[in-house]
Amino acid sequence: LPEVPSARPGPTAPMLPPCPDSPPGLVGRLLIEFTSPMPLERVQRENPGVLMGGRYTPPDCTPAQTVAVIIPFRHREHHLRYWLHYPIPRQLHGVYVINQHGEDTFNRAKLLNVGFLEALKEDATYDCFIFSDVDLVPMDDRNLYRCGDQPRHFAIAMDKFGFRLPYAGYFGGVSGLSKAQFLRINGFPNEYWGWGGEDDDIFNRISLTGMKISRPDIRIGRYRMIKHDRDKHNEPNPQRFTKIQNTKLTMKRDGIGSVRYQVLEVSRQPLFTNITVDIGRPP
Ligand code: UDH
Repeated sequence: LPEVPSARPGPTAPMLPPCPDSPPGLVGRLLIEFTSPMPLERVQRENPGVLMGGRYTPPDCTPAQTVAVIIPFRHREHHLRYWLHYPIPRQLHGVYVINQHGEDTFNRAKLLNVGFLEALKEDATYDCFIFSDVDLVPMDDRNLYRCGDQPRHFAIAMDKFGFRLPYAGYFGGVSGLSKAQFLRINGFPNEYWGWGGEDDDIFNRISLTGMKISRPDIRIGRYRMIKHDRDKHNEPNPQRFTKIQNTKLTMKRDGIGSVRYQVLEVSRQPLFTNITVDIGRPP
């Protein structure tokens, strides 16, 4: 038989140059308002380059990091439309809305742990995770959602706190950790049910493992929060003050290594992937 040269695997994608450090077309300070209605169809029309499930890759360059944004969620559809409308999503490679099933007490940090694992199940190349509340919209597009050599706190100057950090150890709202940094702190705590404390526990985990928080310039890390009343089933957690005293003891057993949950549905929407999850209820 004549020898047939075996087909050499050709390049599946053209080699693209690395993306520039700073994406082109940044404008700096943005005008953010939440008064005009924001239909999802409009937000979709604004983002033609985003693929189903909210995946996006720049057409002309290879990004240095593969970034997933994880949003803890329940009953905030109108906030999500504003969040998707403003520019930040276009810098990201995947948007995961982790929707807590049922009406038991909300658990923000546990949902974020679920998001980390589920995003990696879909794409093992994610190496940077941005954890964002759904009601926080950055006012400056130079506040790039990327990871660095230390965990990063993005939402440092919110309108509701007078555009200042409320206290030096504040790590709430929007934060970013590389995959390695996240694993180094055993992820986030699963045992903070209801409002408050989990962000301080995460701050403690970072300090206890010898890392430092990196933050943008105070003029750049500005945010508008979409005003809302306190949600049902997310009452302030009275145990939070004692729990944050004990991070050193609890972080080894409570974290990404011990999270238990059941995914009920994964649905790929035009601009995000919705993952509905049963995370149980407080003991
Ligand atoms: N979240 C939901 N649904 C809920 C509760 C929380 O999606 O029912 C998510 C959402 O991403 C939210 C985040 O969890 O942005 C943090 O919860 P939060 O917005 O309730 O926390 P925050 O500290 O507000 O921003 C506290 C209540 C303030 C009431 C003020 C009344 N004037």
